[in-house]
Amino acid sequence: MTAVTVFVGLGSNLDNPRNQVMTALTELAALERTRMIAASSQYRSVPMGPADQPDYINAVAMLETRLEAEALLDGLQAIETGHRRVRGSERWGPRTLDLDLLLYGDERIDTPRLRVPHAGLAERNFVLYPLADIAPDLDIPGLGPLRELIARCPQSGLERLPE
Ligand code: A4P
Ligand code: MG
Repeated sequence: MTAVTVFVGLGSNLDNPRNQVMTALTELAALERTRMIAASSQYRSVPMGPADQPDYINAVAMLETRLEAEALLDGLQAIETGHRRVRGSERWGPRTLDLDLLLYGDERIDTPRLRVPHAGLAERNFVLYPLADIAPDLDIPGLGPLRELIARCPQSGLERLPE
C-alpha cells in the first residue's frame, strides 16, 4: 500500500507526564512501516471531564505509515499498554498515556473499534492547537479548515510549554 499521512494525539496526566509523552514519541517513530514527520510542542491543559485529576500534558505527532488504520491502532494500544496504562472504569479519568488516532489521511472511518476523525476533535483546544503547530493548513474531513475550527475554539486553560 502507499504511505498515508496520519496524526496521533498524545495525552498524559500521571507519573511524570512530560516524560511519558516524550518517550511515547520515540515509540511512535519506531512503529513498523512508519516514520515520524513532525511533533508539536508539549502543552499543559486543564482536565476535560472530572476536575479532581492532575492537569494533562498534550501533544500531536504527524506520521507517515504503510499500516492499515486498525493495525496502526493495535500499535498505539500496545504502546499505551507498555506505559502501564490501566483502563479504569471512570470515563475521562486520569491515565499515564492516551494515544488517539486523530486523522488517517483524508479517510472517514466508522467501525466498532475506530472512529476517524476522532470524536470531539473540533471541541478540544488541546488537540487543535498542537495540530496547528505542525499542519496549520490542514483540512479536516467532514469538519473543514483547521484554522476555522481554531477560530471557534478559545485557548483558555491551554498553555504551550517551552521546549
Ligand atoms: N476508538 C475509537 N476511535 C478511536 C480513535 N480514533 N483513536 C476506540 C483511538 N481509539 C479509538 O479508548 C476507548 C476505545 O476507543 C478504544 O478501545 C478504541 O477502540 P480508550 O483510550 O481506551 O478510552 P478513553 O481514552 O478513556 O476514552 P475516550 O472517550 O477515548 O477518552 P478521550 O476522548 O481520549 O479523552 N483532558 C485534557 N486536558 N487532555 C486530554 O488529553 N483526555 C481525556 C480522555 C479526558 N480528558 C482530557 C484528556
Ligand atoms: Mg483514547
